[in-house]
Amino acid sequence: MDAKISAFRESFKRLLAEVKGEKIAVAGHIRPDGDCVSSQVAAAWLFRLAGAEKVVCVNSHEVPYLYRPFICGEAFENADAFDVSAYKIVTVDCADYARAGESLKQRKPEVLACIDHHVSNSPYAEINIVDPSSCATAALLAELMTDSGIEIPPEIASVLYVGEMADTRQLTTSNTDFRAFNVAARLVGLGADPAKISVLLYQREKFGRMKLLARFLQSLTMHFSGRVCAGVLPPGVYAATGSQKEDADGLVDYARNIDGVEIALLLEVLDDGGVKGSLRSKVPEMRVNEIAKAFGGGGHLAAAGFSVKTPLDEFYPRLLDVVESRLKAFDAEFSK
Ligand SMILES: [Mn+2]
Repeated sequence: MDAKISAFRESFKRLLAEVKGEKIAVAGHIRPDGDCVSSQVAAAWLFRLAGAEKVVCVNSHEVPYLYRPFICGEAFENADAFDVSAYKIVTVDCADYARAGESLKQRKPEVLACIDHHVSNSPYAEINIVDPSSCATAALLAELMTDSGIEIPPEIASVLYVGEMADTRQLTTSNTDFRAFNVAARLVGLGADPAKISVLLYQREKFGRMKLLARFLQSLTMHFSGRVCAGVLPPGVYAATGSQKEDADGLVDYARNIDGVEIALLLEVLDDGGVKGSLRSKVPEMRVNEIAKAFGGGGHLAAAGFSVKTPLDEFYPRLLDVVESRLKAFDAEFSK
């Protein structure tokens, strides 16, 4: 067991004691991804096991199509509409509480616990179980449960495995280490079926998403001698391609996968004229989270995001300036 996990043992024990007899809302982040949904489902199961009176999962956006086979019958409520007044909040995979939704934060400012692995997390809950060295919140949850001697049934082991696979792109991201493989192996030992899960996750592409991908690829532009590749999703692109917002997840990877590209950008022009940006790099040393930070965003070293209200044509040159200084800083630090 990782030494880090034993450091959380007391907090985890306290959390399980605190949920007993309570109504708990497990909140995930906006535009939930696989790690978020899986962590919510597993945490809901765990809190019920620990004696919570009632548990619901709340999100500002719907569970993506890909992850619906893994929700184990959990009811996911809309975080902006659900009456949380009688509930205590536990967030999972949320670097800050606002990520769970502004309206939830306003209506219920107190957070009982936060379980997360984002490097940008600054503690905002009563009980903070935050481990940036963990590859996924789902992996962290799996370790916490195992460390406490909780028996994870095959259904929940599969859910946790899905979360870990989603966040590590099938155990290939820069934060995939021995510990990550160890957790995955244990989850397989507990009944997660890699082949079956892989078909459900990676062989169910929707036609609309493929059309959206085609549009994104068509828009790709190279900058800084091919070191940076950026693509744009214009307003109305989802309707035009028969896709949905959630289908944009992962598109930026195609830009990053190009030979020679060190930083990839997906810029989505929102209906209100603002821009939502996703950043990826091949190596964590590129620290794209610093680019995101310059625009009020954040995230991981090799995967980050931001949102700005500025129109794209006005924003684009400023973005390229920041990207260029990051490239220069990277070159200075690692002089090629
Ligand atoms: Mn995550």
